[in-house]
Amino acid sequence: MKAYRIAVIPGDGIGVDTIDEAQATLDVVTRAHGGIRLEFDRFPWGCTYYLNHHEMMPSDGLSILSGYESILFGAVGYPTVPDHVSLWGLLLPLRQHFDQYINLRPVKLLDGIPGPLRDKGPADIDFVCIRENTEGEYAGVGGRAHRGMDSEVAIQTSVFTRMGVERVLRYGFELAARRPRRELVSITKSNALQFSMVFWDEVFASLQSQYPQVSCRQYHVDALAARMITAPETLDVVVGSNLFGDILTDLGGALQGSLGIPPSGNINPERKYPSLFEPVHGSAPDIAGKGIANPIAAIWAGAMMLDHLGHSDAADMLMAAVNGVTAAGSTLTPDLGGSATTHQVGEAIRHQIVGMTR
Ligand code: GGG
Repeated sequence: MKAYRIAVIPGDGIGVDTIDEAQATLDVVTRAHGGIRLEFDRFPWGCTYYLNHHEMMPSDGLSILSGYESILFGAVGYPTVPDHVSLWGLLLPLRQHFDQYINLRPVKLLDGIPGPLRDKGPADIDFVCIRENTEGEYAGVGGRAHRGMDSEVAIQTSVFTRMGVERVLRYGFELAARRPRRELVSITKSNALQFSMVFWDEVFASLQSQYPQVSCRQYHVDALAARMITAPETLDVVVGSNLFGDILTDLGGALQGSLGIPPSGNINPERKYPSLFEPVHGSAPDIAGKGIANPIAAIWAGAMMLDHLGHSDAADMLMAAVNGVTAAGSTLTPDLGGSATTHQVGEAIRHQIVGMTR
């Protein structure tokens, strides 16, 4: 029996509703598997915590989390706290401090979900996006001066280091090399961004000779956004900067039928630090606490965590259960046209898992 300590940060809004279902489902799948024990500790950090403590997490929060194997995260942001304060008070410091430089986001249409594209089904929408996760446009470098004056200035600087660009692109090559199609697309915008993205393209070109088995293409981010709609079946592994990856994976969520479906893994590949698994979606304050948020993204994030911990068999069992529920189509939340609650979808997935072990 392998035991892991998992830190759970439900965070804000529907993060709380959906992480409860993810945790309950992980309990059931690990019991069914028989060889894994997850020990969860919950941390009530986020915007409510901020209102009482004037910080999103305690000052020793990072050192507390460093003792855990992985982090299961819900969502961050609520109208009571400015969005840049909440994001920079919790999620972005975790990604940077724990050097989670890979943000892995599968874009896959699940069985039975009617995607928004005419004539495109699960066989056409099945690729992985790798988003650089510690620098680029979200490096947090910049400043404001002359506040309130006509001369006021705001500067937000993108930071692209050779180490940062090379390691995320290399991860893309390695992942593409392990997949049957062995195709890698790099997202650029080097016609307009003549410093950062020309550098990105140069590093991409410099790595290609080391991976002759991987076929490479690059697209400007605007062209790739269009291609995701017109020809998603031509995409296998896609790698891009922090901002490009953030934007395109929301589009990816739409391709999957709902932003309530895609998960993401914020990964430190060297395993020097804990990795963090979360739904791509945010806190959705408009539906928070109503019990109707789709729990699939959070549950899928749990499957990514099991995979990262080395238990792909348990992750596969969990995803087979999710696919079983979406294929049946009778227990879906309102974002997918159903009328089931968050808890009912979680229960249906857990029921599938139990059914597999009978
Ligand atoms: N569960 C993801 C979440 O809370 N997202 C809020 C958000 O705005 N994230 C920005 C980002 O992923 O960089």
